[in-house]
Amino acid sequence: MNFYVMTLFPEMIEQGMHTSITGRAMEKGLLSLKTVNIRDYSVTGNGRIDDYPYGGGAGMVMQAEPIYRAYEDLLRQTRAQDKIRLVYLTPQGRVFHQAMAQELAQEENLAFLCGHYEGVDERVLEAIVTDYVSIGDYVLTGGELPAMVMMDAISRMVPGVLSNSDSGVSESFSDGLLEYPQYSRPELWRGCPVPPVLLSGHHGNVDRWRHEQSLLRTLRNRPDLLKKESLNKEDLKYLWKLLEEEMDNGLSAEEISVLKNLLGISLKLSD
Ligand code: 6GU
Repeated sequence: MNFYVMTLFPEMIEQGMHTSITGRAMEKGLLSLKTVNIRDYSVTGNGRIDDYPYGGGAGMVMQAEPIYRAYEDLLRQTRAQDKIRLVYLTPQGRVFHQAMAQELAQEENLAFLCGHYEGVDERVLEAIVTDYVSIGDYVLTGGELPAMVMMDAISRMVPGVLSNSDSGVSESFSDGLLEYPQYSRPELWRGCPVPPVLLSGHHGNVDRWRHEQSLLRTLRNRPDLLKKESLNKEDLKYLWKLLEEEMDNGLSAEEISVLKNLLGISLKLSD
């Protein structure tokens, strides 16, 4: 996978990507990264790449021409002479998620455009951008962190980037549930013991306990991820038990309502 990033802060991208797992993957030749400094393509000669917005209003707008020239230069370096997939990072885009990471990981080349200021001249976006992506419902100062978030998530989907022992973990989100809690030595830490089932050596019980913890966590933190269709009989039995012991479990009204919905219990008291 070859990443290309157009940005005003190439050193930020380089630093981030040359760290940890993505850094190792680049050394191994599984990933490559080329950053392009948009400022190098200023058309005014003084390094300026922004100007006032037509129609007035606060802030500055990144001009079309420097970005277009940066893009042309970038294309020349890809050997894919034609258009390549180009992601523009913007809070107005579609929200990034795991399936999108999986899909983008199939590309040979993937480029990112990081905006700043109040935005980018719409005309250059229409000319070169193929995908508009946001990383969530909050506003950041620029597209660099979102680009790094995306490249990180995409990289770990590229074969060989994760070691074999890591790759199991990568499946955890794709089964639609949150990861179960993990424990390591010592058995007793500051008075807190490891859950006994994990020391039992009974793999069946360990697997079932972990799966139930995943269900509980998903209910607690991301009830929107729990789908009727993906629950089996065992799961439903566990959720029934949770509901029956609702007092002990300290379930919130919302959690109880999600459970009842999943279990097909009418929410109306009058019924
Ligand atoms: Cl992609 N860009 C900016 N500036 N803010 C964001 C974002 C992107 N995604 C969420 N917030």
